[in-house]
Amino acid sequence: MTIQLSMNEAPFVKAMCKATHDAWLKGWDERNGGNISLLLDDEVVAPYIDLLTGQRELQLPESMPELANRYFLVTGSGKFFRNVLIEPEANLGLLQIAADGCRYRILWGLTDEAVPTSEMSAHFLSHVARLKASQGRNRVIMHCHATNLIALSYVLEPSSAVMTRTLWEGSTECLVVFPEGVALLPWLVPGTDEIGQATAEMMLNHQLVLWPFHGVFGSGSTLDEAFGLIDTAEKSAQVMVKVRSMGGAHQRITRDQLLALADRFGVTANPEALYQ
Ligand code: 2HA
Ligand code: ZN
Repeated sequence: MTIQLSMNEAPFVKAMCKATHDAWLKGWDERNGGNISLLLDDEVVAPYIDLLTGQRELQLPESMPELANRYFLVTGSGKFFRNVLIEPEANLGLLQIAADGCRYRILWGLTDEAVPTSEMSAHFLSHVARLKASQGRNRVIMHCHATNLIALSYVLEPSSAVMTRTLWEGSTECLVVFPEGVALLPWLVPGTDEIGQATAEMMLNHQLVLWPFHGVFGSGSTLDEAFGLIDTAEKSAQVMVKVRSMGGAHQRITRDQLLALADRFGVTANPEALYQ
């Protein structure tokens, strides 16, 4: 008996459905807010190759020879996270970057002439950066409008060190989960190559990049890892929003305690945030 494969049942499509649905339930992805891209290894795609019949070929926003021939599963531009689970083929697309690194072909999904996320530049340039930074392990870039991280960007001094220290102090596990800290960009117009390049530059030594008054970019080796990273930072931001709403902290996690954490868990805490 031969087993009939279906794209909607492919583990990578199901994982994307779960991540987008969970993010929607978290309140991070109103309307068409947020986008996710997942790099797929050739052997993961191979069993489904006969189902990948799409021919539509489009230009990349800029040339990315480092990603030549690679496969990605991405959310679509203008698509709502809350609809991905209901109709994966209309809201997701599986694409392959061309051998010249200048174009890509939509092999499955993004029906009715839909196109990949408007933040394609930030996604693909960040993939290049994270592949380099993680020796090829990181394959997910996730963007969402995490509420409390956005809120904090209105009240904290606009500095990566201050944002990082605040989040480390907001929950004990944070320093262990993101010891390199978060990078806070200046406000830039979304969907542009400029914000894409600025994000990717920060992704070279951070797994989390905040866009003030907008949202966050997280990376990871799996969807669970990228989601968990954003979830951890957002939870800490929520605690800090509550603390400020209650009139401010009366005590805090001290620098010595942060150092003790780093020592116990064998991580190197970003010195700019530790000694600001
Ligand atoms: O896809 O989140 O930043 C909508 C956005 C743009
Ligand atoms: Zn956004």
